[in-house]
Parts: sequence; C-alpha cells; structure tokens
Amino acid sequence: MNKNKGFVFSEIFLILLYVGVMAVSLSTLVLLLHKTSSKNFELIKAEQLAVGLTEEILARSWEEKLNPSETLGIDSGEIEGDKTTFDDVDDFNNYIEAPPLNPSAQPMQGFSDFKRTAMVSYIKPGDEESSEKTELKKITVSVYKKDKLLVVLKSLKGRH
Ligand SMILES: [Ca+2]
Ligand SMILES: [Ca+2]
Repeated sequence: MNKNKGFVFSEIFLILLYVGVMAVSLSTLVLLLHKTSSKNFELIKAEQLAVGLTEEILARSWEEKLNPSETLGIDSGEIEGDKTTFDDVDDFNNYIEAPPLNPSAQPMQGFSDFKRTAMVSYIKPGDEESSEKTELKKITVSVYKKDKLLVVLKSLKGRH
C-alpha cells in the first residue's frame, strides 16, 4: 500500500515537473511569436508607407508642365517640404516626411515614430545614374522607424 502511494506521489511530481517545463517553453514560444509578429507588423506598416508615397509621386506628371527645368527639384511657386504644392515627379527629390503625412499633408495616425524620404534621379538604361537629363526617372522611397531603415522601394517613371 505504502509502496503504491510512493509511486503515485513520484508520478504526480513528475507530471507537475513536466507541466512546469511545458509552461516555461510555451511562454517562451508565445513571447517569440509576439516579437516576430510585432516586427512583421512594423515591416508591413513601413511597406504601406513606402507604397503610399511612391503612388503619390508617380501620380504627378513627368516634369514641370509650363516651364520644364533642367534640374531636379521644386519649381517656382512651390514650397519646399509642402507636397500639396508639388505637381511633377522630381519635386519630391530630397523630400523628407517625419512623421508621415497623408496626401493632404496631415499627420497619419499611428505612424508617429516613422519617417519617409524620397530621392529622384535621372537614369540611363541599365540602372546607371545620370547627371544629365534622360527619358527615365528613378524614384527611391525609404522608410525608417526611429532612424532605423526598414524599407527601400525603387520605381521608375518614363516620359511617355
Ligand atoms: Ca513642379
Ligand atoms: Ca520639378
């Protein structure tokens, strides 16, 4: 009888020990999953921001319509840093948004730690940067969170 009781106790002890080990590994697993998903969520947000700004830029015209300029950047009557005044793709050259702004230039909710930048350059066929005017512009949008680079999105816009 005593022998049986002893066996049951040691069995219960082993089960408790096993459950304890399982609980620790499960909590570690849950923590890891949480870390992974919050990191993925951050990346998804950064990708959304990159795509959003790229779409805004690509929706603009190839170049300044009334008085096309040889140089990339804003044109007369446009205000540096105020994208609502931009009408062509290269007005976004050296553009910085911190925090990100919606197309009406209002801060976007839930993105206060993020920053996005845009660069515009002429390129030659073969992705070679060109200091002279070509028929192709490369738009590079970068998204940062707390100054850590998360996403770089490159796109092209041709004259026609
Ligand atoms: Ca312009
Ligand atoms: Ca321009």
